[in-house]
Amino acid sequence: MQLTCRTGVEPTWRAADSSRSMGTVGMSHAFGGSFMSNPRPPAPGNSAWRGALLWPLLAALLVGGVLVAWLTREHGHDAEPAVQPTESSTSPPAEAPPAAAEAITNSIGLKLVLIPPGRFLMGSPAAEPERGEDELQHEVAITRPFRMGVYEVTQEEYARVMGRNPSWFAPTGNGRDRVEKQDTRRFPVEQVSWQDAEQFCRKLSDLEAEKAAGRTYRLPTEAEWEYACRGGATAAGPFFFRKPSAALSAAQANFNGSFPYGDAAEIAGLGRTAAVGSYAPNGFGLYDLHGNVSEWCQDVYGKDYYRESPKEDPPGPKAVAGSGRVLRGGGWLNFGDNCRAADRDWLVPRQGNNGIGFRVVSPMPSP
Ligand SMILES: [Ca+2]
Ligand SMILES: [Ca+2]
Repeated sequence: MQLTCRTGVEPTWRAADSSRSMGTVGMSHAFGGSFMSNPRPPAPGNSAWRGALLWPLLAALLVGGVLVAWLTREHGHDAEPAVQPTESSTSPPAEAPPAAAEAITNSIGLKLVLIPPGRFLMGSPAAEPERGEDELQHEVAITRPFRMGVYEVTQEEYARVMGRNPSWFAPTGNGRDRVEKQDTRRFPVEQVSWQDAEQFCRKLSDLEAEKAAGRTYRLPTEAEWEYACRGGATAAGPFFFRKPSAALSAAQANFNGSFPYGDAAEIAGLGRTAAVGSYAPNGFGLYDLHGNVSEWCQDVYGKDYYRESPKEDPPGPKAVAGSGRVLRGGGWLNFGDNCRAADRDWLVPRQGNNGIGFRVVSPMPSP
């Protein structure tokens, strides 16, 4: 079912961002800085009496005052939070990504970060629990830098480009009860088919402001997605935040936390999508790779593709009638094992559901 309501919302990025940082999820990553006031030392009292005996006392008071000022200042420094917000109060500073300086915001307010070229091990090692047969581990090189959406495409961004918001978890969607009193503009768009996602990329590329900036958009290849998901980590592993993780609980990502991965604690999930960026980012500064919504990739799905794929920039198999398209990363309804970096899933390109969204990439122009 496709709803065709415009959201008709004005851009209020900052307001939406600050509400995000105050969200009920990911609070363990939230910035918990406290502010100490720096009390000034009391000013020495005035006196008209000029008795010579008072001068040493006044001098002592002055020295004491300076000493108190110095001590309280030092104390104040000690009490300052160890980590300062680097960019804005919206990003969890403890997880400040190294690539933050390379981020840009495009004409619809969509933020992208530069992903450098590199090599990585795509797929999973044979010993990784719950792995699929289609995850044969092999080395892949991404030879060109590209920009990638820091977040999944949001409802607001989607509506701005497409003129409608098909999302289930929206005031106009069937899941409105589950997001009552929530501002869903920064929630990921869902109920989008692969065809919808492709059309979004085309329409975004056709915007005058984007053309003027020389930017085009497309879905990531499956290899680009997994490379980006691993956040520059060279070691294999199922999950990647600032550091690799062998386990996943609902404190780390938005998924069905009743079925965590590894030795992680069982924590109930939200049972819905959440504002993008509510959980910790990975080493490239990307958010929600392991949850929230599964993400469409450009590629046709090929179960045995890894056996024959080129080592450099694999584009995916050729499409034939009935080909599925690749989905990556788990969503709010998935179990932990479906959220692994190497996990692969697919769906026919004309279908979508309320657990499926996407993020975009923008190739860097050739030098
Ligand atoms: Ca996701
Ligand atoms: Ca799978």
